[in-house]
Amino acid sequence: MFSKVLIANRGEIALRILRACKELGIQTVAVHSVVDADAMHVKLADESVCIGPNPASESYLNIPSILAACEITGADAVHPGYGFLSENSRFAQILEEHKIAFIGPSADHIAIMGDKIEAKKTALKLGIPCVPGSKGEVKTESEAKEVAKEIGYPVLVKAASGGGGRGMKLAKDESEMGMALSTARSEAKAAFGDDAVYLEKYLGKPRHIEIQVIGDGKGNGIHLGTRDCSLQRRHQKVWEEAVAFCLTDKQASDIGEICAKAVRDLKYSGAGTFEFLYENDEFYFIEMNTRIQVEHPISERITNIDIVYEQIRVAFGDTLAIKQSDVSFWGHAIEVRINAEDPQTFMPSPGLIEHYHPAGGVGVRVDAAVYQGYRIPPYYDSLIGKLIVHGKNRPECLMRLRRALDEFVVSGVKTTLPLFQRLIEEPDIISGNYDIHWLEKFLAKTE
Ligand code: MV4
Repeated sequence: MFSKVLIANRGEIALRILRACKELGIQTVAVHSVVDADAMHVKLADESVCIGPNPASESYLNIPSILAACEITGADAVHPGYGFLSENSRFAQILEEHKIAFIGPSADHIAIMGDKIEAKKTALKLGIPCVPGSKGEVKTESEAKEVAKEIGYPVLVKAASGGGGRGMKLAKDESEMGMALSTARSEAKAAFGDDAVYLEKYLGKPRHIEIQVIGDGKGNGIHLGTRDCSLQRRHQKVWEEAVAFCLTDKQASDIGEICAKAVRDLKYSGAGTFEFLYENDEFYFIEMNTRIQVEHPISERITNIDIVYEQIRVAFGDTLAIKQSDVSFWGHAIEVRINAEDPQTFMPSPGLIEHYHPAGGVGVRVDAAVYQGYRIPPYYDSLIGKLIVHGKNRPECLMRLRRALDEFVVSGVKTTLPLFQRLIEEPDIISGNYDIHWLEKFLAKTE
């Protein structure tokens, strides 16, 4: 096994990775910016290295500095967590060249899935159902109009280098195509330095369903079931559930098996997520994430599989020890993201945490990286913790979430906890009647 893992991240995910390493007897190295010197991930690691000034571009995204930290400490592997360098194929490549293991997929797999056109072509070849659209890049306006006529309006223009909602433009009819195409193109050029775009039929009220997978790079691969991540605002998920309760067991296992087979065929290594839109009983692949995700704990709860442990094992070169027939699903899990933000406007609310009392008890897991007296810096994203609840079915899970929210105290800064206390009383949430637009409509109503 690895002897020392450097964790190129901060916050709750750095702690999550540290805990997995400690259980495996692996030494840990925390890296941090100046302001993070007293952060929890630094306190809990065996060693720590300051890698630069506060802006992420100069610290958590600073590849030369992180490489130097590996060299100084003798780390033999790097876990990137999510965000930051986690889906940077160049970083994975550079580590490989330095004989340091990247705890994640190959640089090639990261690059393929980072290019949404390549990702979609790959998905189609693997037999994964996709949204009807252009066969790859569209170059000219007349070509775009031709394709759009075939697939039918409304049509979305998407950036090849996009993802997470950036660089998307809607054309409701042909008269809007020229404008949608040119604005999508120029926004993509400005944001990613790449103006390649493609077209897809626009789905009006889908749910966002994703499949968690793990592969070992040797042709073994499994899925850990479905998640419904439809409750989001501006492409930031706020509440996630496993399993996706709108599906029958057969629908879930069929799409899960399609994804697991894709992992085997690709010889994909590490954890990943296939993202789908789901509408009128059909699945449409949109993207694949090649990293551990924020919401991975709900899949861990329903399967009893430690995803970070498996990531580390397969990155070392071990064969996946879990077969699909070993994976069973128990009950229901919900995660809510506790952000230091105003619960109505989502304006960041950094500052001193005066009181901190996490929820506990049966069926409750809290992944957080804060403590009473901790000062949340203004430089990074505002996620301060995640409340994960588990129960034998969705009603029990909701009951437990209501109880856990009652217990949870964070004061001194604004948090999204009051939003969840409102949501848990909403009939549509209780009945599970929501799509990707539900939360934004709810927030608009109560402005
Ligand atoms: C779509 C779509 C409707 N139709 N594609 C947004 C982020 C990116 N991952 C894909 N996104 C969407 N693609 C087609 N053909 C609607 C969205 C979308 C969305 C998707 C998932 C979760 C939240 C969303 C919020 C707005 C739009």
